[in-house]
Amino acid sequence: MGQPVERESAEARDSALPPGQRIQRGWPVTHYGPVPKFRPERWEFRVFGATADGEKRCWNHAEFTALPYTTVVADLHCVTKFSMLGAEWGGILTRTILELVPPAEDVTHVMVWAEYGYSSNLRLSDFHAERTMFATHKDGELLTAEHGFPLRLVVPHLYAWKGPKWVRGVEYMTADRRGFWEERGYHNIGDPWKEQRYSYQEQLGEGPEL
Ligand SMILES: Nc1nc2c(c(=O)[nH]1)N[C@H]1C(S)=C(S)[C@@H](COP(=O)(O)O)O[C@H]1N2
Ligand SMILES: [Mo]
Repeated sequence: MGQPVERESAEARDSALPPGQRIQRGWPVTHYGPVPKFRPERWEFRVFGATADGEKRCWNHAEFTALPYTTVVADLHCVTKFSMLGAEWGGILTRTILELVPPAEDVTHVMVWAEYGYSSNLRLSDFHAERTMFATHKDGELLTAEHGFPLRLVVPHLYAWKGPKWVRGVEYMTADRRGFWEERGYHNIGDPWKEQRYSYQEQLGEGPEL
């Protein structure tokens, strides 16, 4: 891990913190279940579901990590109320995947799938957002196993459970469906600026029926 990022002032820090969140020093590890072992020969990244041409697309690890590399600065907000500010993530923009494998016209949502069946659903607009990326690096270094190596999704404008670690694929969907935490009491959309933490807060139309 590198040095903690220097902040200019307390004001700058506060203004970047969504309601109810506090700053965490360092980078804690938060997830459900065990850390999967990376087996490069068995790893593949799959795009499936409602693709424009009806075909699935698969990349092996070498192919996927050869896709155009970009960096994005983004914060991580855990719904348990800690935030990590100012991380520089490196990896492949989701927009690149959407260009390489266009979704069918009626796709409205995606499910991002990870090892052991962890999943999270996103509106296509959240998945398509400018800074949403499949990250391989943080602050110039490869992700560690516990932080999601070889690949994790980063969705800067949503709570961090919306970004699966150990990602293995994306399913294009023509209707919304809840992912792992969204089925277990967490908000279907998960916007930290609106404090959309729990599913009981959902307004009509914000999620499929529970
Ligand atoms: N596969 C998987 N990804 C996951 C989770 C998980 O349980 N499984 N937890 C999420 C939650 S709740 C958070 S806060 C972040 C934490 O990322 P970190 O451990 O790198 O800080 O990972 C997210 N991605
Ligand atoms: Mo979290």
